[in-house]
Amino acid sequence: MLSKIARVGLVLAFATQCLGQNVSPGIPAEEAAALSSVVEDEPDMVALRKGDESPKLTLYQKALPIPPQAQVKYKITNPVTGKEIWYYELEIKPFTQQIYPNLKAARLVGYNGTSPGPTIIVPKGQESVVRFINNGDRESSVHLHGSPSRAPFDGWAEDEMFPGQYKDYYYPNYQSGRMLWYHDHALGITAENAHFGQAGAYVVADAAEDALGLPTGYGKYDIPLVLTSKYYNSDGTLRSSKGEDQSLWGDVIHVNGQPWPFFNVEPRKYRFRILDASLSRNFDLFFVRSSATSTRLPFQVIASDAGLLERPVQVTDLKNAVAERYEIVFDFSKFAGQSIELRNDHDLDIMTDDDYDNTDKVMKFVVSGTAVTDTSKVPAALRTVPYPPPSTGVDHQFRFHRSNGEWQINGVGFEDVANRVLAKVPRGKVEIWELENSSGGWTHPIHVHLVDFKVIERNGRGVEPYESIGLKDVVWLGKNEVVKVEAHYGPWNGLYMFHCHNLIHEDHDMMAAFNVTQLTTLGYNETTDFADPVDPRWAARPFTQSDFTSRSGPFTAQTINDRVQQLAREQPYSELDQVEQALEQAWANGTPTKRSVEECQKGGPVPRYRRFQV
Ligand SMILES: [Cu+2]
Repeated sequence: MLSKIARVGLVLAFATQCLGQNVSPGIPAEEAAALSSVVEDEPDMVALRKGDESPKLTLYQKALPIPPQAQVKYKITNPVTGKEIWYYELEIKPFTQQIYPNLKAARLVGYNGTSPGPTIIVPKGQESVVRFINNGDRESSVHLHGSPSRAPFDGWAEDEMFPGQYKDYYYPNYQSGRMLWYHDHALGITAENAHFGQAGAYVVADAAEDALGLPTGYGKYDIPLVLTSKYYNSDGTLRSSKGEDQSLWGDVIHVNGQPWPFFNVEPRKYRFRILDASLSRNFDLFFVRSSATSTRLPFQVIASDAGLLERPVQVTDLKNAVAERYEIVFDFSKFAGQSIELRNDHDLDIMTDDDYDNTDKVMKFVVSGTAVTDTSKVPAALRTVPYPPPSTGVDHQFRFHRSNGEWQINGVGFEDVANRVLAKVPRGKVEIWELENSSGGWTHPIHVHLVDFKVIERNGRGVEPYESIGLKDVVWLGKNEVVKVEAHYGPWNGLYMFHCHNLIHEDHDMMAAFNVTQLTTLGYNETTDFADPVDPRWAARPFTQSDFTSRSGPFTAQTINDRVQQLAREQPYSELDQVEQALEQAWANGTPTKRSVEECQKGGPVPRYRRFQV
């Protein structure tokens, strides 16, 4: 172990190096001060090529599982809009999965006892309430990643639901078509919960997208590919992530929960919705023929985190970091009777992930020899992307760094409650944030809740073509990368998280918050209705197993109906159009200022039935 004196010496030596580090002009003074005092640990991690740690598995032995589609349990009328709200229930519970034929089954804990959890598919504009029931081992909090949910439904890390509790999450789904995903976000144990199964896909289907003629049919020609990377113990059980405080790379690559699966396909076009749900591993994906593995095959990227790109981008590899979603179309028509492999490259200029014997392989596609008619197509134009209005300068600069063994943002971790709100953005403002990884020893995929952002600049390799013509909610900071992103901070006010999505980093403690504050000039008495992510009105509630199994107490159709209608009467989403108009008006009238706490309190108690006076 390094002696304390030697450590101090190292820190001092490095501190000298840090002085004069890039601090963007125009950022708040306290932010500049915090940035200049950040002292980073010296990078001591390099990507390694290692022999496998898990027991051996033969590749491409089992078929790709398709996560089941979640079924709507009740359709409940929204008493304000008259429209339906789709109500789902997902139970967090243990189950087993036989990964190794001759070893023990792995015990997992996932949504409805599957991993990935059931895929929720809702049409654009269809509100939903998902009741999560915790019959697992530990506390959970559920984040619908990519959804502009109100703060109490956003999976704030401290808004926990303990075993024996349930919570109703209300989602707006007004966005354009895209693949979101729901996953655990509980304080300090997000990695372990996600690792053991708490993640699933959530698709907003969009008629505008359907009209394009892309390959369709969930599980048929429109296929989710949820990637994860894990280690197994010698007895076949899943190795815990507990105790890991740097990264859990994993040596077994899974797709939809199955290690290195195969998938039988027809010689035609398929749409694949790729999500990297690993704890730490990032991918650089490419396709080859099994018979010619040195030649990469072209494919088209059609969508990213926030849905369709402006137009398809043809590539021969795709960098997909943790939590990023990319949708691609691969055309198997030229490969009838052959097999195609999806592989993973390791770009040493960008990545620091450790490699193992088979982490360069992902899955195999077995292409049928029988010709088929394929009427699907990939149009040259996909959509007009709703970019935020252009802005200039840098509003905030956030350095993602390691200091004294802690993963932090500008010297702060999430447990530093007094200092963790790093930005107070006036509601509806467009801001440019500079996100920085000044280390060559690690990389960080950064996720900002609530907003879709445009990646406008990256040093070094630049903005990838498939990043620049769509909107994102995660951006990957590779080695020594600085990225600028631009977002419109609305439509809601409230406290939201932003963090590294390497879940080991996130838990230890590379996460902070931003507060979208109210405006003085908006002219309505909206106090704190949905701004507080731990508002007790929407917190998890206890239940008894007998009520759950016999559908009594909070589980009768009537009580569920009443509860969902109670949520809807508070109108978390139904006044979206008015809100957006009011925000636009306020900003057009000049520079709105934040509303003070005193002013917010003048209006008296929080009204139970909020009304905007626009
Ligand atoms: Cu990180």
